[in-house]
Amino acid sequence: MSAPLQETKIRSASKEVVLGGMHRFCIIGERINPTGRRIFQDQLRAGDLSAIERDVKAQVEGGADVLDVNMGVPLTDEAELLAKAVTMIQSLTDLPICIDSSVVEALEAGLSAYEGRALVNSITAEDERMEQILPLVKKYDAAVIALPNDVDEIPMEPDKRLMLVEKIVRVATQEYGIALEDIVIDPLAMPIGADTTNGLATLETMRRIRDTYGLNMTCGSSNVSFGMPGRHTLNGTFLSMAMTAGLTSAIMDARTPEVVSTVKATDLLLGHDEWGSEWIMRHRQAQKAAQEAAAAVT
Ligand code: THG
Repeated sequence: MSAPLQETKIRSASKEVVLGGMHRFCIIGERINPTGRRIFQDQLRAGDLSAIERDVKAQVEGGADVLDVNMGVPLTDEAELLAKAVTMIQSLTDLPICIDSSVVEALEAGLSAYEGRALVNSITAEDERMEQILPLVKKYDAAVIALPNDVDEIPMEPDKRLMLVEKIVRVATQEYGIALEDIVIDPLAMPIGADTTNGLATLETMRRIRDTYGLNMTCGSSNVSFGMPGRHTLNGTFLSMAMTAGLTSAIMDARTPEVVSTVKATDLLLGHDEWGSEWIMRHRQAQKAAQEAAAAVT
């Protein structure tokens, strides 16, 4: 017998998104993040948040259901910046936010500025991280992404990852009173270019997490194709396979239509898109955009 599938509910002030069960796959738009983007970092450091507006618009138009927001800029007050960004983004869109930081104070500032029920990104199985962050998750009635890695290693073996998931679930539910449905596991998709057995190990880990706990899962899907050519094809194919193994959301770039279409096709084929309404709506939107583009040239 497999465990019942959990449903994770997150909200903005006016919109609810449900992960898991028979719901559509949740696309968490990843670009509101200055990591590796020098110009964006300089702007944020100077207090100029205008580039965020463009990234939000692009992710929303591409089909994001939730926005991941990370304001990790070296030599800034990340807490203040993240709180400002959260408030600003909530004035631009009604999509719920996934608050992404490795700094505990920044997570707290983001949570206190947020209106709704946030997704916190992330904790690990390390005692210290759990002690620092789980009380905030409880206090602000949020859901949380948890990574099955320890102080000393990111284990690749599914058995070891399952043991860390077991620890996270036990501590979060029993010591902090967090509901099972509010724990979202990131099983850590590793680059296929580093080791071509990584894909299989990740898929097995996902299947076992779903069957044992019914937990929702997410992952940074572009990690899989790191260092390889043809990244979009790899990312889309990985997501489609992972969805059959229990992945219910991904932190990904919603600006990539071929990957978004593959996710939507997989939703339809898995019975997660009732009447095919999402699939048909996207098809009509694309047709309309093509007609408008053709009319503009003639
Ligand atoms: N799991 C969880 N959270 C995560 C990740 C994960 N948060 C951060 C990250 N991984 C996902 N977010 C991003 C955000 C931006 C970019 C990539 C992932 C990005 N990449 C540039 C690109 O692809 O062109 C390159 C930037 C660079 O490295 O130079 O902008 O896995 N829970």
